[in-house]
Amino acid sequence: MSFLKLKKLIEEAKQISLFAHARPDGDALGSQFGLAGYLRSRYPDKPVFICGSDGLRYGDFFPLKTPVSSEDIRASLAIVLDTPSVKRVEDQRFLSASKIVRIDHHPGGEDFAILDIEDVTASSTSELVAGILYKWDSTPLDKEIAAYFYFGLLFDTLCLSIPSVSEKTMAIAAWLAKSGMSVSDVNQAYTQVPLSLFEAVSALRSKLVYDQRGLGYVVLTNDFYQSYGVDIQAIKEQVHVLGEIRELKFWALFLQDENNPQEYSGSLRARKTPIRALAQKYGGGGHELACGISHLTLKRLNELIEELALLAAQSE
Ligand SMILES: [Mn+2]
Repeated sequence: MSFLKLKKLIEEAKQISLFAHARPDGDALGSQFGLAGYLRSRYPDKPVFICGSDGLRYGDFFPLKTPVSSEDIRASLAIVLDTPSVKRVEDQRFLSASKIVRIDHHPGGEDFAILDIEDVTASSTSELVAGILYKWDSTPLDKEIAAYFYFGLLFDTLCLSIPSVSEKTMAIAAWLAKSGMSVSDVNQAYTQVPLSLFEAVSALRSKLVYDQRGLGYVVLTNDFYQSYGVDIQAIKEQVHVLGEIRELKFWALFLQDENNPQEYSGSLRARKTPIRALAQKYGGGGHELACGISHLTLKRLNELIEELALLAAQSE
């Protein structure tokens, strides 16, 4: 029912603005550009705006965004993608939009939209949005549009390798492939990294601290990003390389804050045992097996590491 309500809101809107979380990742951008492409092709007379920063760390896969005026946002239906809370939305002007809709796969979303489509079983917001479009009309998408959704789906599932991947994910992926897009081109766009990042990740691997209880983590400081000339966000997204270690139940990457060196942010990952509650205890959140935490002092960081190690000792 909510899918039909969404369609009605889109059809009634004069124009539409798409929002996502700060430092938009592959899923935020994939769902934004995929949905924008779809809306522009189906409703050519309705202006569609894409708000927030660019995805420069994914090479040239995503086009640069065009600045959006506050006036245009006010006159828009705002669709907030991949974002559970008001403060996480990158462009806060979404609050001025005439109507707000949220489509997301994060658990525990705040109640700020007139229509909230939250499905925590979806592997990615890209899967969720593509699934809605499929329900509206199962004709294959244009291949450029399908490629954006597929990139987002690959990004949040680490190339279909994590527990959130379901039969439904594969069915959506198959439908996206029907567009005629090159699956290998998108896979490669997702997996390729610039040489500087490759070298930084090699160094990151060598900094692993291994705890025999089943925990592995790396702490990186500001001099690290500077010496490799890499973007902190790009490094953060490489936390998954630690998950390649069979012995680990939990793994984490802690990064010193560039502007506030007293603080660290952490990316936590779990093989099977949920860690969201633990992340929340430290002021973070996210998914059950993948969480983020900001503003950790070194003292809190060490307390968190010890709690993770204890949890690892008790977990499968
Ligand atoms: Mn996502």
